[in-house]
Amino acid sequence: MNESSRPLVAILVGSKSDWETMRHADEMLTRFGVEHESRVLSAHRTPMETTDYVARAETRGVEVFIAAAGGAAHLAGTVAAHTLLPVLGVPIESSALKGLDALLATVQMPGGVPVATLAIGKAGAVNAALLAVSVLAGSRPELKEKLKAFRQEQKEKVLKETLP
Ligand code: RP5
Repeated sequence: MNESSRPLVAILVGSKSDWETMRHADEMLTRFGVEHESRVLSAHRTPMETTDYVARAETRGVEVFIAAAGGAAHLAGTVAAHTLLPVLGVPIESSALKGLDALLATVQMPGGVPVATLAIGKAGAVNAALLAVSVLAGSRPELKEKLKAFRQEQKEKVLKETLP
């Protein structure tokens, strides 16, 4: 897993098995040149280490958390309980319930402690990274320009598409 000395974004996954999905968030942040780090930390397997990490993250420069887990996914909520920074939750697709379990567990935070929940799986991983970039772009004009260029690329790609 990538480690950065001054990460702006922390990607947390509940298990190494989540990485096949969350590598897409890692790749998108790298594409935008955003310093980030990725860690395996589980709300139920490493509860103390998870809260310790979150407590220290802000002093290390982290501004946004991305937290991904599957099943009874409580990682994002646990992270949110320990920070005032924005927490973006990505539900991981499980074999049993196709991610609906993780989606509901992540999105249904009771009012008061928010988790911004993205789509299940790869789309959620990609969009979590893009949303993290949007948050950071609020005070970084160079990132805002990169986001504009990224949207323009998508627009041009769609307009070039032809149908049989
Ligand atoms: C969750 O349980 C993890 O986030 C993962 O999605 C799921 C299964 O974990 P493993 O049994 O593959 O480690 O905590």
